[in-house]
Amino acid sequence: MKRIKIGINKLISSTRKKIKKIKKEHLIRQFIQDNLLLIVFIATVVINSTILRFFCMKSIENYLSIKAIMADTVVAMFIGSFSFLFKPKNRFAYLISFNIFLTLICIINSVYYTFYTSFASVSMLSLTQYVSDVGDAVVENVIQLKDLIYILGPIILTITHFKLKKKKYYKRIDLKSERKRKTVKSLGATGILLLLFLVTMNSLDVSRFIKQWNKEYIVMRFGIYVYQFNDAVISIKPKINSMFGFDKANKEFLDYYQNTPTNPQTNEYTDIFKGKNVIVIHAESMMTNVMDMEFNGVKVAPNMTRLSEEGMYFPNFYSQVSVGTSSDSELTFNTSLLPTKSGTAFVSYSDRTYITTPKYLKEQGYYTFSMHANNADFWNRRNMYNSIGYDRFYSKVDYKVDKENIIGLGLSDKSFFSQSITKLKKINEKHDKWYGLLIMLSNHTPFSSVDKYGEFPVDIKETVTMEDGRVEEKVYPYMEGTKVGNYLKSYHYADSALGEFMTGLDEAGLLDNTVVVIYGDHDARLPKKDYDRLFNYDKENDATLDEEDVNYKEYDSYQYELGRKVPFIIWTKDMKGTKLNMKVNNVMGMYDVMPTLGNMFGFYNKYALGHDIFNIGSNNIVVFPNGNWVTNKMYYNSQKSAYLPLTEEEITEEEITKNVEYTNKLLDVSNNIITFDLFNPEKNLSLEKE
Ligand code: GP9
Ligand code: MN
Repeated sequence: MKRIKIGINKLISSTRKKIKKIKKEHLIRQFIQDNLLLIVFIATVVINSTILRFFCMKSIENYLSIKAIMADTVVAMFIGSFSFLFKPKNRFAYLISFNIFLTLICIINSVYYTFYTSFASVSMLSLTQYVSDVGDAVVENVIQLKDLIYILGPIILTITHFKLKKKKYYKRIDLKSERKRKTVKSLGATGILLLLFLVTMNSLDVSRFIKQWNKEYIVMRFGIYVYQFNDAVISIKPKINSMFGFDKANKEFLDYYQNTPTNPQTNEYTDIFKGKNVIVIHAESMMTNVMDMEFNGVKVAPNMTRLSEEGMYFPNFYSQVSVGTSSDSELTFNTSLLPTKSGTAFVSYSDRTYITTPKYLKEQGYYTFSMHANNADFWNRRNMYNSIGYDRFYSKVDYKVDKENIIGLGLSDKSFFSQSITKLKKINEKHDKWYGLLIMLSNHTPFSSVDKYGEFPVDIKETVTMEDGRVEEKVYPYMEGTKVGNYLKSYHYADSALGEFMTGLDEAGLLDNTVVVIYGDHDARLPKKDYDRLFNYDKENDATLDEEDVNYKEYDSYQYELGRKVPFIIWTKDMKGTKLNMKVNNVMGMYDVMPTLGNMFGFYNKYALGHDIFNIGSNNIVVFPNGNWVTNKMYYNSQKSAYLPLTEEEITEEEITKNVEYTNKLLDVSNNIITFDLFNPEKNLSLEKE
């Protein structure tokens, strides 16, 4: 009897459990059915952000970062919660609008990342007019299928909507009070998740979130949406900041210069070029690592190589550009300041006071000018050049631009140079001493005017003697038909234009009393993987060597960063074979140019952030706008807080900390100088009079 009782009890309890389970399942199913649109909305928003991280940040802990997924979910739930305030039939319109908006954020960042290896900034909006000029270049070079995958999000949401419509989902009566209750409940759930997220944050997360300079880190920890929102706030802030934070910025500025030795130091190069004319060549997208590479016995850039061998050459030179690319190089070259943290100096801060090389030379009686056969408004040069102190800007309107003379963005370098010689002759006749910047243009991404670059095969041709004595020519395609291959052809063209220019200058007698300074303005901005084939070609299989192969030359993110070196050459006609004809191997940055040239031309800028390379020597450090830095000993990646040793020398924690602090200080001081106009004596009364 007892046994039967126990049996019945068991049966009852198991049936109860089953009913409970069914009820639970039913409730869950019911919940999903009731909120399907919102659930799909949240899922697509979170998945899109995860896909973006997957494409940009490769490592699993980055793209499957729990923190980022939580943050994305909080954003999606927060937005989604308010959908309950709408009548059911209007909810889709609300959700799809936000879904499309958030999808666009993903697409823009996906494209932008491929191009700049960084995430997009709202402060770039003021640059869109320039971007549209290079728009074709961007589209052709960068938009890939992977950038469009995000569209699946809104598509799935729309399909869900139509399915629900068919099931008469929207016909259900939904009382106002019920809608409010649902909104509050949903916001409550969002709040709990937000709280959980905040608990996981550490002090580094908070500090980086506030500063926003380490974009990769923020996207990894906070997801793309929070990043973009924070970026929007931070981009607007400078406008407001420059009205309010002056005292703090000025204090940091004064502290920095009080603790930094600012006395001119002489060395054996002091005044060596005083009074000589100067031609500065802004060599668009020329990189160091492929400059003397040979294809079928012909160098990529034979003229650049020759000039580097005849002059003073700095093979470990880096440009320090941010989103302002060409314009940032011009800024740093002429001011020894670094690019601004948001926006660009040329576009957002062209009305500030700058201490510049042209201004110093003007004090010595020089006539100063810039020549660039592009639209004068590009990078806002027309305005910014007044602040840099050029007497004259020879822009597109001063050149004859024919259809047949156009390559890529505008007038071909060959035509630009030959027309410039005529102008230089006139300038030379009229002025005693002059300083001119000539900005090249043809070697600009996307390097697609291949038919105009002239013959430069980037394949491998080999003659093979067969067993029967016949001689056969074998051709391996190597870089033909690749983006890097096209870049090399374009580089070769630009180099040959430069060669013709040098010959033309010499024939016109313009090299006799002139110092030629050449800098590459930034790297070619081609994706990392494209270089893999260049350095790891397996000709037998016409493929890229496997990473396991003994001959595989690692081209990881460090190699990529180090590979962004650009050539820097100081050359005069009579330098070859003298003691000035030398290679300076210490790392050097664009911000070291002004102090180095200043010493040679007889001026000194105590506010320069860089150093005379002949004084600082092997102790130099090159600071990059993203917080990375490089010394002779190591390359430091601030995003990853990791480094690559470049020598066998021991590296200490202290020196890393010291350099990280120095980098942050320099970026802050430079940014303060520009945003708060600290070089303007009318605004900054504490500025020491020279
Ligand atoms: C445009 C040229 C190129 O005038 O200087 O600018 P970039 O796209 O290299 O910044
Ligand atoms: Mn450029």
